[in-house]
Amino acid sequence: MNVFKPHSSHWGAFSGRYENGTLEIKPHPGDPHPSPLLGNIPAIANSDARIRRPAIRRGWLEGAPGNAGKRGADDYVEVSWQEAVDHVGKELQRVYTQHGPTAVFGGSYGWSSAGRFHHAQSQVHRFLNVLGGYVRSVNTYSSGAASVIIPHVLGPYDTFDRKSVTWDAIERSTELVVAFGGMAIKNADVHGGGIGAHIVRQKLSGASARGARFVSVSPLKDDFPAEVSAEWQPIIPGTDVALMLGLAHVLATEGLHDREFLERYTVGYDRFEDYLLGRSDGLPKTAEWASGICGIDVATIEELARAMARSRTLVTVSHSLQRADYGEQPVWMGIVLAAMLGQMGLDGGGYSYSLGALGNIGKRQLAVPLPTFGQFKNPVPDFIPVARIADMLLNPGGAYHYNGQALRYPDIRLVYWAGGNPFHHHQDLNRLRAAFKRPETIIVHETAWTATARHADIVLPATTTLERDDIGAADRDDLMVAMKKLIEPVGEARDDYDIFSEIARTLGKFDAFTENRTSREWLSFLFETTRTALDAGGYDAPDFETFWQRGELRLPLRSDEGGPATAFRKDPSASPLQTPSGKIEIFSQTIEGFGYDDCRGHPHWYPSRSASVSENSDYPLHLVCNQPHQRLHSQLDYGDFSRSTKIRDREPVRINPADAARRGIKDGDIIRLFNERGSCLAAAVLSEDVRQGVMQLSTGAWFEPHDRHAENATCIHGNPNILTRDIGTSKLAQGCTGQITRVEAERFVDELPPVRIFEPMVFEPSR
Ligand SMILES: Nc1nc2c(c(=O)[nH]1)N[C@H]1C(S)=C(S)[C@@H](COP(=O)(O)OP(=O)(O)OC[C@H]3O[C@@H](n4cnc5c(=O)[nH]c(N)nc54)[C@H](O)[C@@H]3O)O[C@H]1N2
Ligand SMILES: Nc1nc2c(c(=O)[nH]1)N[C@H]1C(S)=C(S)[C@@H](COP(=O)(O)OP(=O)(O)OC[C@H]3O[C@@H](n4cnc5c(=O)[nH]c(N)nc54)[C@H](O)[C@@H]3O)O[C@H]1N2
Ligand SMILES: [Mo]
Repeated sequence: MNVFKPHSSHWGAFSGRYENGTLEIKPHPGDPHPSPLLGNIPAIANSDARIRRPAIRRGWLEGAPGNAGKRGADDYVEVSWQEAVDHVGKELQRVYTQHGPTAVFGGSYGWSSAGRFHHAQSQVHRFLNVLGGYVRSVNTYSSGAASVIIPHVLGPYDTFDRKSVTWDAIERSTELVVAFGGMAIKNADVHGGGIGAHIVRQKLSGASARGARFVSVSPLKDDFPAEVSAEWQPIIPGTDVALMLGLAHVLATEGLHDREFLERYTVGYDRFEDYLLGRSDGLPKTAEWASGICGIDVATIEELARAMARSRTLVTVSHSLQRADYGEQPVWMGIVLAAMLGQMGLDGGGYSYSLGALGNIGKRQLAVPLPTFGQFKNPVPDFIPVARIADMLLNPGGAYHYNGQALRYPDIRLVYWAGGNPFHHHQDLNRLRAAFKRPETIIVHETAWTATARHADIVLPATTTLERDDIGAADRDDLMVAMKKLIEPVGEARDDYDIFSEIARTLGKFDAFTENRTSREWLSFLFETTRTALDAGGYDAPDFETFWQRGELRLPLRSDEGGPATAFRKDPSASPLQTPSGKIEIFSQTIEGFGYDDCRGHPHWYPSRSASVSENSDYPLHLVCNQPHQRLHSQLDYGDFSRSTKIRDREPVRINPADAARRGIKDGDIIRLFNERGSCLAAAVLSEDVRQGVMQLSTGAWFEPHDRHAENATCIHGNPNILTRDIGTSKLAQGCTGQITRVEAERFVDELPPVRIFEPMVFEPSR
């Protein structure tokens, strides 16, 4: 009988056993709240959605290079690995020789899978660097705006903003948490690289039992876990900055702001106050003013502001708020609000960006470095902000602004993707389809026939983590897992590392790419980084073979005292922030100097561009396109747990009963959501947990066009990115704005087209 072997995923450690064609999964015994996403894993072993052999788009084979017009609507021919590797090698050679590395886009954004070595993004970047470099992407879809604004006003991203407040401190000391964007517990199921223990529920319950008060500001009631009785403030999407200004106005006019803190630790409060009180623009940002915009009543705003001033208060701002028009503003304004309360650096008080959005944020930090696969240096200076991919492909040479720089888009001939799904993560998929017709060649490594694979020219089948050995470990989590291979590769799938090694061989770069190490040799080589540090710190430091035998290793954590905010509070001149002033920048001369109209020297309220009445009167409903509770992004949408949540094979969309009644929509009806960009089908779920005027359709249903030849395709499965707008947050960060869009909805009365996206791919007979 097979034994259960240790393994890991972005949503938790587990062990697995494969027997008689079935994969059995058990959560790690040390995990108090294992994620239901584990239920998606067994399908990996035999799903029809897996890619089993290399395949090439017929039009590309017949007309290479170019012949891009049919991308997304063409058939595929299965080929041997030999043939596929030859094609990829020759095409890379051609493009690098004729156009150089600035014609290759290896942005390759995406989460891929847990595992420190077989990390697809690191693999593809290293491979392209060995060939001479590539145009890269910067920042993330997660925090595109925050990661640019925070360094200007608070210092390096993921330092002060996320390492100053721990769950332990919240459990110990916090009296009031005001969570803008809530703290949806589903999101804490996940952390990039893995989670040894899901602790967020426990920590929130612990604080709640001690008497802490939670206020969840969100259009959805269930953005806070039910076991913690949070007060729900159902805000109109996209209006948090107005609410924050209203709160700040109460603080300032009632003298509840901490003037000493503002004086000692911040710059520019006066300039901001002129705006807040209306001295600079004639418009005081009173509670009444805020209430008229955000839909939360005046008395609530006033009471909340006073409570914030009198309690040990933590202000949190979710990622979702900044994945929207002018997304820089709520992040910055949240910092200003917390600065006015003067509690940054006090135990459990102050500001925490995106606490709860990932399972390990708020845990203590590791005391040792993790194994990391080197990517070499990329000599190409060209880059794009990650969410500008369609702009880049559609406008080679086009000018744009980013963080104080005037830039131009490169002319991309070849796109190489491994470990991400742009047809999941990008906005306005009809526009992305048009953009994907531009390059001469698109190469994708995928585990499954996602829409991205179906828009590629050369599709190479990659293994999943289950099919290979790796080391599982993540930021701020003490469990390191010996991820052992559980099943044989599905079909002819190969590890990304082996695929790149073989292509590198045809280009004479095998030694450079592999450094002559096998995968197993890499694992023990990479482990050595952590082992050396463990040894130096006097911790348990087994050699690789012993670790592998044991199956896991507990890593030491740092204490939670003395985070960056504590040190800064203690002595701002000895521990200044890494901002131009060394202080919190309520006014930023740098940003003001960029001269942008959509992100100025201090936080401003800007009404969302998609909310302007003239443009959108036909689309009265806000659509919240948030993260799915039943999977990670698009990953394993074919898994049992994800599929169990579909209704008549469609993604569920939640709608308030009053909005549904007005449209004659009943629970379980298939409805069509549409706006000026596109449309999709989804299954209506009537729910009072959704604010009136708001619908919620999570991301991640695999895009399936009704007619793959149509320019303006309808997604019959329920992917919200067919509806979202592809426009940057502002000239500062150019982040993704996919979280919220505007739509109308109606019952779908035509014959329902079947969802076929998980069925076996049908191939052209091979030549
Ligand atoms: N409208 C809207 N859009 C959004 C968001 C939103 O809130 N609203 N959120 C955004 C956010 S925050 C994010 S992070 C992005 C996520 O976007 P992505 O990270 O691109 O989404 P995933 O579905 O995780 O894509 C990972 C892909 O890698 C593949 N993969 C897994 N393991 C391997 C491997 O070992 N090798 C290879 N070659 N492939 C592998 C999987 O099959 C999957 O297709 O989406 C963004 N898009
Ligand atoms: N289960 C699961 N967990 C995940 C992921 C996943 O795919 N599945 N993805 C992970 C990733 S990559 C990331 S980046 C994080 C994302 O973390 P977040 O961006 O915080 O997560 P979302 O679920 O997109 O949004 C959280 C909530 O914000 C609310 N919201 C939306 N717009 C507004 C607004 O204008 N104002 C207010 N106040 N609230 C608003 C929505 O109701 C939504 O449910 O989640 C991570 N966790
Ligand atoms: Mo993300």
